[in-house]
Amino acid sequence: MNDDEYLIFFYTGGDTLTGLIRPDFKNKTGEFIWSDAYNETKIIHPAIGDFDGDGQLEAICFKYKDGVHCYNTADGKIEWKNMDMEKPDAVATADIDGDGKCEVIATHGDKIYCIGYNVIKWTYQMSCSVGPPALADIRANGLLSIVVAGSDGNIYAVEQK
Ligand SMILES: [Ca+2]
Ligand SMILES: [Ca+2]
Repeated sequence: MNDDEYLIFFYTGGDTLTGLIRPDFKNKTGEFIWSDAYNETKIIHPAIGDFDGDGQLEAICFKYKDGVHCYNTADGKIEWKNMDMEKPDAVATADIDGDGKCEVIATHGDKIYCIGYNVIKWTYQMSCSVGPPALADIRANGLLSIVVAGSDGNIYAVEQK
């Protein structure tokens, strides 16, 4: 594999920047393919997946001044922005409902919610605050469970119907 076959999507906290670089490992350098939103975001991981089922990866990134950005990872084009999505504390990405398109599973306080391509698909109210979501088929039934640690000391598993 050649060095130039690697592309790295990045998203930094603190002095922040979102973008894509093509690293040149041999010469210990690299080039920006695109970058956006200098010093605008807070630290939360982006959700990367194919959210509209077109075979191309998007990056859904949170907490910009103008809301959520959905980037086409290849060229940095913003496919949509949304001011109405809550600001999650943590996210995980998977095709949770088996429709061939990824969703973002996000937690915020005592809520779990599921974000599709520019839409909140559902929200689930928990009885206490929960931490970052983990996704796994813990019941071995072919369905992913959303596993979260609650502030009450319990571990919860939530499954999409
Ligand atoms: Ca896509
Ligand atoms: Ca899906």
